[in-house]
Amino acid sequence: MTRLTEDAVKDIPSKISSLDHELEKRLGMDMRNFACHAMNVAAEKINFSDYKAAIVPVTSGKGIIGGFSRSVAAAVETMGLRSFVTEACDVAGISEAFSSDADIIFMADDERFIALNTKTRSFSDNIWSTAKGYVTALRIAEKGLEGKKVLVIGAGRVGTEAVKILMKEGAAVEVTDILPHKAKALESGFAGVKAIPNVEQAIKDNRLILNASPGLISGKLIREGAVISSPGVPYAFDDEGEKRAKVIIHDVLSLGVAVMTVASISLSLFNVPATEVIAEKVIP
Ligand code: PYL
Repeated sequence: MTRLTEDAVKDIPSKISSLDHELEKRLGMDMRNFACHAMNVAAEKINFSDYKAAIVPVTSGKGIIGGFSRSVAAAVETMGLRSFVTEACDVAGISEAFSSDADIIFMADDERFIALNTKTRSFSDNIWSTAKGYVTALRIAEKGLEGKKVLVIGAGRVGTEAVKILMKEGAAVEVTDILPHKAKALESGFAGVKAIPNVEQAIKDNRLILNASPGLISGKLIREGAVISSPGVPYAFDDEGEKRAKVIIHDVLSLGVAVMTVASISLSLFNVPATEVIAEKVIP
């Protein structure tokens, strides 16, 4: 997973409402309604302001990303929850969150980013939530994916979850990666998935694209009218690509956080190993 930079997140708090309007313009739903749609939960069934979210900065590994916690807090507030970034980091921050009676605790180290629901003891995971969010965005933009060919670029953790979710949506999934063996592994792991070794050819041959790779994509490869959903960080497309595509849905963090938020509110406990992703069954 590409590690975000301070530069990539620093403007999110000040831009969050325009990001929300941008999403509404492109997909006809604001972040809160989009996330509920993605999680198949009726938005009116959740009283978002009843929930208090704590975001705990975590210093492990490569350490804190300046602005990351504030950006998560801004996205969560846009969903209508109350939120605060704990003064303390790490374990002290978690205890501060608990003593402030937080309902949901967001915390991210270099490997995992989760939203832990302190009341239901369930948690949601950013990798799965990001994949779910961007597949949902592609489905809305394309008005349905059933039986349609979709190319996933990048066989990393988000791309792998996106392949699984797209299969469940009945799409005909192709996957490509600059490391062909990673795409091949998904082809052998999931019946019906097709690995395409030549990345450039794969992009040229596909109108529906979910880009979960950190690489830049030359606009010359993009088909006229392509519908692209792109969680990949950094942003992959040049002017030519933006001209040719019908729509490119991308944001750095908030769309995945929005889905995580609804998932952590609407999930009950699953006894799954931490490496599994959850949120296939939702409590109505
Ligand atoms: C969750 C993001 C989405 C893309 N890459 C993931 C990433 O950058 N993970 C690392 C997050 C580290 C946060 C740091 C802090 O500021 O608390 N531990």
